[in-house]
Amino acid sequence: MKERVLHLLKQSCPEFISGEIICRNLGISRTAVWKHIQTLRSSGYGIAALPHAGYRLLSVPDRLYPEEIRDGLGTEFIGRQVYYYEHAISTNETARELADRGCPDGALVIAEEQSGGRGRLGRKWFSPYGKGIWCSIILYPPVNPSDAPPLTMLGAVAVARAIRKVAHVEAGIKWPNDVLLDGKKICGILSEMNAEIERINYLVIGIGMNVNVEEFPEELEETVTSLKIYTGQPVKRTVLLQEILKEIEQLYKLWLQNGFQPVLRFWKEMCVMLNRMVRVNGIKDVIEGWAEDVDEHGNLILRLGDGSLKGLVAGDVSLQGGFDLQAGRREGSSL
Ligand code: BT5
Repeated sequence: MKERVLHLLKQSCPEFISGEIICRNLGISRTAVWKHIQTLRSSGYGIAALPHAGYRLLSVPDRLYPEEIRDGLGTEFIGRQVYYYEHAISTNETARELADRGCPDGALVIAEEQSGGRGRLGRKWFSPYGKGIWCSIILYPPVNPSDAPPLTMLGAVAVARAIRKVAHVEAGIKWPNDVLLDGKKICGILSEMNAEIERINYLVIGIGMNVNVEEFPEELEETVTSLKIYTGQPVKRTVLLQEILKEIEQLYKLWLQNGFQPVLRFWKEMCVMLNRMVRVNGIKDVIEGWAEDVDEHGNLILRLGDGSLKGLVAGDVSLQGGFDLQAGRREGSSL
């Protein structure tokens, strides 16, 4: 009901709407309307109240409230159910707990801050209060577990497309899970799966995006950025998140219907590291080579110095800087 009161306030904004019209529209008493107005105010909404005019929405707080995310979202199932937290240890962790209890397909877990946000291999993810999009989406894809790994890449495509659309900047993708602006990391994606041999129980796509972060810990300063630092402008997080959710739904449906190839095509168009010399820090070793391709399973295909091809499932890629493509190719083949 609070959400519906808010919706009416937004519809009539910048005009006043009388308490009586709200009562009639929603079939509730004046006291009930007043209580909802008070609740909205305590959540940070600025609402003017005048005896003969009614109520007027003055300001909306910079929070990722479920009612803000759902307002005008237009997706079929992604983000229709939102679990909102001021604070979470890790939204991926919370998402797994919710999925274990059977939450709806496409449910979104979002937190204003995370104290134990994590990346791959348990690395720490910096997630300050109110400055980013720290969220996880729960999916129940009807596919074999072996077909699921490309979903991380699908997440990266969705984020990069949303950034381009909302902030009009050229976000690029680096294998396997980073979104970059000008070579600096702005977003990381962590997908986790709970599965049996032939069946996925659920899958969680965790997205960490630096939207309005202004300062980073010293050890990250050189290699990361945020949309605000890059563009000089704050970006409305709800608008960006809605766009990400829409993109994820579209790409997810495309993937289920047509397989990974169409999504992979988008991924390659935005990838900033194909046809370059790269160094990959794997779990066991470091490999250098020419980033020749990414296959339909999401493996990075490197051409090594002896001309052979090697497929990599995971690793951290750094670009070997300062090359033009031809020079890179020559150097690559002489490794
Ligand atoms: C990732 O891991 O890039 C995946 C990050 C996923 C975070 C989201 S937030 C919501 C959800 N809930 C979670 O608990 N996690 C997900 P990886 O490729 O392993 O990169 C981790 C490395 O990125 C760290 O070791 C740092 O070097 C760097 N890093 C940490 N915080 C960062 C930040 N805010 N922005 C850019 N880089 C960061």
